[in-house]
Amino acid sequence: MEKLIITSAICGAEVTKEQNPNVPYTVQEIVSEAKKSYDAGAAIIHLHVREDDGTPTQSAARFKECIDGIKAVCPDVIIQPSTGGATGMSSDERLQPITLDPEMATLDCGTCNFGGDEIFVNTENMIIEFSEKMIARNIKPECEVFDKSMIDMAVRLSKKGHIQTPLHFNFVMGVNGGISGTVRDLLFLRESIPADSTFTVSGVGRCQLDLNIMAIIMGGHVRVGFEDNLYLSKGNRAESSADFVKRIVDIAKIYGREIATPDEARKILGIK
Ligand code: KMH
Ligand code: ZN
Repeated sequence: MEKLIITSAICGAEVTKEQNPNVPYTVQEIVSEAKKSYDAGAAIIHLHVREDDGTPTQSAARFKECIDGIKAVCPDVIIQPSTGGATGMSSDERLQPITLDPEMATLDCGTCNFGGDEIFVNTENMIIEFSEKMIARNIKPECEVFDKSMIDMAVRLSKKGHIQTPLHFNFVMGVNGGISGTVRDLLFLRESIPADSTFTVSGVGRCQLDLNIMAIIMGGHVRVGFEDNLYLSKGNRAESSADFVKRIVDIAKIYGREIATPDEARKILGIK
């Protein structure tokens, strides 16, 4: 099996310090969290940024500060800014970080409910616009799929040349409004992607660990971190996203999966 790529989603847009005081907001906190995850074995940092008070922002200037800070302490790590941002943001707002020419960025492949009254909007034309802008800048997209239909959308658009191939998917499972975080549904998603694709598995909340372990067994890759989960176990808040990374490194060892360095991850994902 290929080496295991671990992505650490250190911040997210929705989780707060009220839920876990270790969620990073400031540039310094974000840089420190990225470094801890990198030291623990993460090859990719999935990056959202915040104002100092925790408000999610897609400001290019704020992303630049964080990216420069992360690169100063872990120069080879792959930084994958979010183009999803937070629900309610406009396309132009969300697209700001790609102007910094990161190696990777997320490409959200469909609209879904996102809990309560929130709707995460990604129309077909938005997906095409986001993807074509990434192609123009040679940015490798990670296709975020919250449901099976979003795989079908990504495949259809890739056949029309709108999305770069081979496709790399992130199955984001267990969102309130997306596909459930069950092993049955993970198998369904895995069976639904083209044979030459790669995939990462993110489980939101309690389903995270089971799905991560399944991904390790199935030859997929793994995303962990505060964006998806604040607890290592019931009632036990993580001190850092790196805690989840460390746990995955230990589990991967048991299953004989070696951990990919950032450069090995670039090769696996076809990032030039
Ligand atoms: N915060 C969610 C609404 C992404 O990073 O591309 C969207 C999200 C997906 O987190
Ligand atoms: Zn995200």
